[in-house]
Amino acid sequence: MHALLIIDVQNDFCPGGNLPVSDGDKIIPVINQLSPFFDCVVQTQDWHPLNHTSFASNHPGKSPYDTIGLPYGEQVLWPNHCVKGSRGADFHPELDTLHASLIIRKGYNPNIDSYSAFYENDQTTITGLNGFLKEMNVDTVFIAGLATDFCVKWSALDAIKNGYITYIVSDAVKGIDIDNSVELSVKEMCDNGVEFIESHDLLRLLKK
Ligand code: VGL
Ligand code: ZN
Repeated sequence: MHALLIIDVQNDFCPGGNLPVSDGDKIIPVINQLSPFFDCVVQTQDWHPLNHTSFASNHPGKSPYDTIGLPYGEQVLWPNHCVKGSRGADFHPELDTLHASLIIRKGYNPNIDSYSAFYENDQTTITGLNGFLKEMNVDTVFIAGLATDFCVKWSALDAIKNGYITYIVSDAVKGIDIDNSVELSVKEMCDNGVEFIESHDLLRLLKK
């Protein structure tokens, strides 16, 4: 069984949002073409309380994109984004959400950020996604969404750790790109066994 994981296609990560990925919305038509062909579609939703530790505004003297040390490791500080219940946290209105059977919210613990769809950034606290996919007999995951260098990358690396054949749909992801982080992330994913496929090749396979 194959699953499509749609990571964080939310207003705040699209142009006009609080942590916009440039051209973040351009991937939406690509994702919308793919999702009807999957029996298992999962969406994730970044979902932070206002006092979240990843927000620079909660660390006096710090600015967005500074880094700090937290008990679980280094943390990039972000502008306030995806505050739970806010319009910025909503899925982008153009995203077709009809086919999703599960929506995983992540990042709601004020003290831990959560990039990956599988584990919070302490690499220990689970979201429940692995259990769901295993029970659904999913062996292969295709990942789309935002952002290539953060939530997409962490999700892909954890998918590999959990034993899934893992593909990134290369024209269905976009990155934030801090200090060449997109290129470095692509390399790190390749080095760890993540495969890349273009949506038109994937569609051809799915339509067979
Ligand atoms: C993300 C930074 C902070 C992402 C989420 O979805 O990639 N990036 N929170
Ligand atoms: Zn976040």
